[in-house]
Amino acid sequence: MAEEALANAVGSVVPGDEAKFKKCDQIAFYRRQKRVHKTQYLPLLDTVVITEEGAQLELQDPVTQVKLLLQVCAIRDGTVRVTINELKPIRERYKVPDVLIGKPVCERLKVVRREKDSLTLGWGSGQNRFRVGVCPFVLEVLCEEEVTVTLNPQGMLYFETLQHPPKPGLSSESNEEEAREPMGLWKETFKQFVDVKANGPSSVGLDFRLHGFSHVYGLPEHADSFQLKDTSEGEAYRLYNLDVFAYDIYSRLGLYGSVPLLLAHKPDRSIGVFWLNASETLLDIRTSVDGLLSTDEGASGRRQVSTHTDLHWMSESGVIDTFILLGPTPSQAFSQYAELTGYQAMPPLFSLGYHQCRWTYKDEADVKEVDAGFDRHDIPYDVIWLDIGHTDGKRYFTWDPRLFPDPVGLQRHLEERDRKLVVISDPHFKVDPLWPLYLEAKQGGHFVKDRAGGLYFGTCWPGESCYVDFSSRKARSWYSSLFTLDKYKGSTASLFVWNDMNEPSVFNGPEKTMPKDAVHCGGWEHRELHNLYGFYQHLATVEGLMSRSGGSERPFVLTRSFFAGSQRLGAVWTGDNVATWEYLKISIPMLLSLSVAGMAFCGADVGGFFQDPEPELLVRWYQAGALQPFFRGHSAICTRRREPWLFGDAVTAAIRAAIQQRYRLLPYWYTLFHRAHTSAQPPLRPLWVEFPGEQDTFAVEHQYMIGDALLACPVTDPGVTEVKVLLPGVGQSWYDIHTSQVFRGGRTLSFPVTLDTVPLFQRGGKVVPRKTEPGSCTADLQKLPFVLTGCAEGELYLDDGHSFSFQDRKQFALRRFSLKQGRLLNRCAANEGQFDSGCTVQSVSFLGVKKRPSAVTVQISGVQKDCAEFQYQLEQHSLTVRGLDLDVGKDWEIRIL
Ligand code: NBV
Repeated sequence: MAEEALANAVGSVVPGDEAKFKKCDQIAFYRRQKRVHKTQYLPLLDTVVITEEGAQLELQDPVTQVKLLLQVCAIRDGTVRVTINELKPIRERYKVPDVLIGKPVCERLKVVRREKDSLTLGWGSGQNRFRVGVCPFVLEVLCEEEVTVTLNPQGMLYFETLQHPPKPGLSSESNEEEAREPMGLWKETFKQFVDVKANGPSSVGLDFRLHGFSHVYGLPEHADSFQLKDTSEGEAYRLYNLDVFAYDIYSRLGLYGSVPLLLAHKPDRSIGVFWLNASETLLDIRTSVDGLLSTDEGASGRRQVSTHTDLHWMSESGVIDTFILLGPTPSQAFSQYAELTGYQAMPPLFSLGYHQCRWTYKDEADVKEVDAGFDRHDIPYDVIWLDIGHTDGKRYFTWDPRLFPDPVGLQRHLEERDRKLVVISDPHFKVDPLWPLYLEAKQGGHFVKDRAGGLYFGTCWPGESCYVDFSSRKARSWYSSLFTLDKYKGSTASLFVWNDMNEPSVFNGPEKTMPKDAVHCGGWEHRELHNLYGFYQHLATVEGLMSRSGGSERPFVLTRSFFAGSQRLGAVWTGDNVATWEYLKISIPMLLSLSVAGMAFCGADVGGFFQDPEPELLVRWYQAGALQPFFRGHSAICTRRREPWLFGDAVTAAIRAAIQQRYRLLPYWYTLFHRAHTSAQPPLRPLWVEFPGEQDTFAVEHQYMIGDALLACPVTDPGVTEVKVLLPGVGQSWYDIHTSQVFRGGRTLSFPVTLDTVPLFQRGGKVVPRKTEPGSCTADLQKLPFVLTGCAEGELYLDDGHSFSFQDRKQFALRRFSLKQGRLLNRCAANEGQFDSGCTVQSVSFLGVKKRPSAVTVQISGVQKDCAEFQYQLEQHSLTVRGLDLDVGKDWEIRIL
């Protein structure tokens, strides 16, 4: 299909065409689980066995006599794991592989109390416990004597045990019955699609009560509010990776990726519930008030009521494997999750710069012209992207010979200015017996099969296509090998990759994806691992780029589809949004949900992918995107060109200012990514992460913290001259980063804005490292000096920005700045590591200095140097010390006398 025809196809797609997708009541396993109000499993306490790994006991359904095996274990850092499987399944059930980074280390459990109808197990210092109650079966998790989470409080444990297919004629699901109440046990129909279930019904479900919690978050990806809503009215949250073009907003339909992690927060505790299941999953949420605890008004001025949130997780198949992260701080909950599924990959520095993308840059001349445009307009940028149009007939790993005859020359051209190229690589392969890669994959058995054992064919951009079976290690390693420089003709080391359409998207498939009865390696049906497909392509691509450099260079791969654990591979974005104010607004809660669920390197298409943004919207979107982790402008083929300089000088200037500010702040972003990589703290944070005790912050979703030092409130409405900003923290100072004007926290501020400004505040007590100039790209920026702003605490992480030598050879530096009694110290903050950036700190702007100093001196290694030149502004209480020229990697101090 020609590019033009594609453009028309996209143009004619009805945005939010949700009729293609199922509603909950069109999902058979959901109907089956909802029909049952209570199950009656009984724990058989005399079957308890305690091992090094934890404890196990049998559960029995008194009616059917079916037995399940319950296993509990306490993982060392404050996480508990509960798994439930059939005691003796007739076949193995799918257990999600490759997502957990290792075998969790468990604590030894001991019996604390054994009674007729309960068993209490403790571990470690004995502060946390499990209590198994018999009648009815509940499993309580207690923290410091308090029940924090109860499993099965409403008796919704549901487990469809595997059966042999009914003999023909003896169907348990006769046509008549099916017509009356279609349960879809062995077959399920949606529109013209018939899903044949080789293993019959295999659905699982469980309910949880989170005691004292009424605020829950996470569970990406949905285009919905950050705070998850009570689902008693309307649809359950769906986790099923789908390609939903121009998705509807405020919807619980599953989008491109799934992270089955929910976080709950109350003033004194944050916890998480991670439901490790890769099949289609639904979550019902109910928040209830138990009663009034006391009629006194608490410190918050609110009545003290006790609440709880009930969760009901339901999955189409697999086993129950769930982890409860006990926090108690938000930051502990983040690291507990990262200990299970991995930490954010440390991105190469260039990938934190600005990315320029379009579907599609026409040809080499077009790319060079856009590249030159950035320099002509003095706008920094790092990467230009090529969409599907760069390929020869949508065969990935090839180049259109007419439009891109010299891809190596193009990359060399970009490299002269230290810029990179990203190309798209989708998971479908054109069925073309003359294309060697198609033949290789076919002969190697690397494609997904259909239920009859033949190749599975679906339609995508190239027309009839086969899909690589990325769940197979062998297929992954074949795919990875395609990225080596000799195999991937026209590629160089400055080419990076973008995985799109990997839900996977299949134009002629049910819900535009792969049928659940397609078959993967090991004979597993697609239904078992649907939500993992994109994760696996991402993994194979990352491994490809890793081996391309012999493991020395950090890869950069953006993926549209993802699962828990994808954070350790790279970046994600929120797919096909629309150029309207509503989509700009929803991008913030969407990115917050991703961030708290571990996917720290996330962004939304700046400007809106589909349709044309008005100039004001484009400016506001650049300003927001510049303050978010992954920063890429992108637009669909049917939209008008929108490079930043096409809308007149005022718009260009505003966009330039936003991008330049991003570049100046990159040392801070890079340091935050080092923190995400080493301690799982997301760069983009909801306010409650930093102010966990302040209830006013719990529902805030259009402002956020960048690290612990900056508070951003992007403008997401047209024509505004003033923005309401909640500044948390009674007694906390906040400084407008443009004027250094100070504001007190603990109130909502009306903050005036112009088209050029966005509310961005620096928190008192924090130091933010910046660069003096934005440079033209990150490589340029690496050489420039630093400025430090604020006091009293901050850090700076430095390394070469691209290789793994920070890991393999400890070539990095972590510096800590701290101000104590008028002395700003620059000290090493890590026990190991060595790196000389060759950069200096040129100036320091201290905020909140109450009086003019008599002098400012500098000491290097204990030796006093000359007095430094300074400027004091009484009104702002700011002191700027200039002309310092101090090596950022050495110990020194500045004394304010
Ligand atoms: O490859 C074309 C687009 C891409 O530009 C976009 O970013 C992806 O989300 N792709 C989807 C396929 C076409 C969408 C209509």
